[in-house]
Amino acid sequence: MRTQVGILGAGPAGLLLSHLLHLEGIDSVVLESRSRQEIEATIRAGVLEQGTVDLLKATGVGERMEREGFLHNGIYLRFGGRSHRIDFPSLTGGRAIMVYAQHEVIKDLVAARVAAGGRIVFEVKDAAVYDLDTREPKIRFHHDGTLSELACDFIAGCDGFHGITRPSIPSRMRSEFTRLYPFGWFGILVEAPASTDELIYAHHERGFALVSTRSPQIQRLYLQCDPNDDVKNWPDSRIWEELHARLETTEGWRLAEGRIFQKGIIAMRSFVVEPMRYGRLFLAGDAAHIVPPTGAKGLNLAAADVRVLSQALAAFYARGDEQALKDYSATALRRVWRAEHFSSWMTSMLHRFHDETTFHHRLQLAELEYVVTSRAKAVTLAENYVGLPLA
Ligand code: RFL
Ligand code: PHB
Repeated sequence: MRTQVGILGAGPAGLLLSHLLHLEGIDSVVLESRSRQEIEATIRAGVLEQGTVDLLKATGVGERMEREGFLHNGIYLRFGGRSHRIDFPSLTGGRAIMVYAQHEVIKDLVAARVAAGGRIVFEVKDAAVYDLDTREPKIRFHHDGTLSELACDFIAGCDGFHGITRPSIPSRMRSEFTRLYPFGWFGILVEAPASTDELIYAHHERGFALVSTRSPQIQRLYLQCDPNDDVKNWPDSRIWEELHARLETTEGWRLAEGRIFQKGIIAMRSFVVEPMRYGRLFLAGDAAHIVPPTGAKGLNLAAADVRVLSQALAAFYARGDEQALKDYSATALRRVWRAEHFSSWMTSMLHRFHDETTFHHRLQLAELEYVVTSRAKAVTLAENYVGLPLA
């Protein structure tokens, strides 16, 4: 097999890259280790930045999102038993976010690729990349019991944090920056009516909690927990008790309970690899960087990476111009580090750290108070949350 761009991973990064390249007349093949059913059912992100929404719309894959997604013009920060609204449009010159689940974006992108005759190979095994520092990099993999080779001009490593492309870069050619947080998120999906019109980020002595949504009938909630805890230790009654305690207000707000049909624990880390390129291998999305989910940035960074990469590849194929490919890593990393800072800031401000002193706790409250009373600080939160304009 031969293609112009071999893409490893059919997450948001890989699928969107394949779609954007197709619009530029560039051929690609996507290799994915899981099945189509699996990738279309994995529950992950929910918040799309304005720039991601605009990109999906402009490239013809935003139709269902516009119909079924929920436009949110703000979020609530809740602390000290009170809610404070951050209004996005008035703080950012009219920008907002869309709540639309990541697996719905995946479904839309797979459908668009399939309709356009795009090649996606699901359930590949033992994928490995070769000859990265030559002009003919290759991917070898097993599929249906046979070993295949995909010869490419370029390889895009879109295989997520646990993929094989990043470790294929010789270790002396990359620097990695990591922070692990001493807590995780316990996430649930609930069949219940919405308790709020916009997301609630709650700071509480017992730990952080987040109220998000998927539809008027399905709600998505998270609570800070021990990252090594076991879902088995959390019967429904304990989850509700904790959520009620952390989300309680003095304003009579009520959290609607319902049937919990999905539970999971997520670790929290910040991670960046530099550079995001080695020879003809380009990394994009979680393969190159991870943010804690408090800033809702992961999927959006993946989309921003592949937008820059697709344009750089388009310049190469149209004019033989390699400059944008040379600049890819530095261009992408500017946005990545901004999002790393924002995500780390939101995480530090809103979570309980087990080694924190009461002094530290008071500083968190002072900062939250400042965010909800100072326009400058509110703009800082809002413009990062809705996403800074794409480079
Ligand atoms: P993905 O989605 O992990 O996709 C990588 C794909 O590569 C495949 N793969 C391989 N394929 C072939 N061979 C191999 N050796 C392979 N190894 C891996 C995998 O099967 C997979 O299909 O990476 P990508 O495309 O970079 O996308 C990144 C996003 O998925 C991620 O950043 C977000 O989900 C993060 N995130 C959020 N981001 C947001 O922008 N807004 C949010 O509200 C938000 N909330 C979240 C989140 C992540 C969460 N979890 C579970 C970590 C909430 C949660 C709970
Ligand atoms: C979600 O709806 O899954 C979600 C929303 C906001 C976040 C993280 C996750 O910050």
